[in-house]
Amino acid sequence: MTIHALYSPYNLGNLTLNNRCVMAPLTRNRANVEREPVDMNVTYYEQRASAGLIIAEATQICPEGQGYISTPGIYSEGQIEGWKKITNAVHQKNGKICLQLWHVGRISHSELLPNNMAPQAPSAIRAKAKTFNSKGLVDVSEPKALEVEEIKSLTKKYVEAALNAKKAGFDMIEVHAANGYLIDQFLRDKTNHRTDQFGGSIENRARFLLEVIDEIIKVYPANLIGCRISPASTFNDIDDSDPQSLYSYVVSELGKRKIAYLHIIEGETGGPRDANPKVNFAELKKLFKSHGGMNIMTNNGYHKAMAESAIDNNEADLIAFGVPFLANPDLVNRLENNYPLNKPDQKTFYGGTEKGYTDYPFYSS
Ligand code: 8OZ
Repeated sequence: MTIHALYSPYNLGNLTLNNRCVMAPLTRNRANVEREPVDMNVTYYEQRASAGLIIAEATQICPEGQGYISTPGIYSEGQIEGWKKITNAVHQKNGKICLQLWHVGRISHSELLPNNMAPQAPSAIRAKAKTFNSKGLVDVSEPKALEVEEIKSLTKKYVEAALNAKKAGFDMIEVHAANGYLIDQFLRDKTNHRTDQFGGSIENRARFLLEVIDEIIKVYPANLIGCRISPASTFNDIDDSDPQSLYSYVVSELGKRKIAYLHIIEGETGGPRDANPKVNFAELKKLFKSHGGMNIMTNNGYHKAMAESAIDNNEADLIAFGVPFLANPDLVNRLENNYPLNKPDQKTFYGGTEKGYTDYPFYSS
């Protein structure tokens, strides 16, 4: 019997992955009050080390980038030490792990931010969105528009975060440019009303993302950098009047920088895959590669048959699974061998204890 390519080794940059099943970044809100990873986080990632690549949960590059309670950061020594335990545990199990660098922008509440400051955003437009703070589910706060100097200093924070990720032992880094967070807020015209070099034209709106990429390439080589986008998603009150033109430019420029992969959320984040007919994903994938980009990683609602067929039909090089990995630490083994999957428990997704986190069983016959 031949082994399907989805379960066979794959070269990504200079890494050899054990398979093409990627664990998607999943926010789980289980860091400590210092926003450091803790021991149960080590167990959770170690259990999932048979993924071809783990993309660890979205992680703040600086305290100003925090948008939810108990999400981890990568800007303090304690956080670096916490992550080190995780990368070591995954490497011990012969896995590979990538860190997703995150700044939430306007999707935050002042309570979570230094000195109760207003959230940072390209423009002072409040999102119709919610977040979790110590009081539970609350409306996000009114943001303040960033000054040009502040944008430049945020780019430096991405570089520091990349350096810290390296210290912590991550094989790769991924830039979070999806789901209505800071970089996405710059990209799209519903949230970016600036009139300076960071707003207006598509080139100007993409400037922040591309400057971040150009700077972090000095820390990790391009072939160890990924970027996640969600061109059709309206999650977190985000939208654009002409997404195909916007993302054609974005993926072409990312391709020119020869980054390791473009991670695309197809359709509405965690929702319908055909949410926005204005976005032609096949065209975006083609543009990324024709400009020099290396690999396409796709995500959103993939199951075994869909994933195998996407690889067979050259629609993707890597498939990222979110909820299935959350509920099945040994997802690759289960997919490959047609074993049944554990049922995810939505109530324990965000925050809490080991329950619904490290207690999903491995398959046993
Ligand atoms: C769910 C809850 C909070 C954050 C994303 C980082 O959507 C997230 C996220 C998801 O990218």
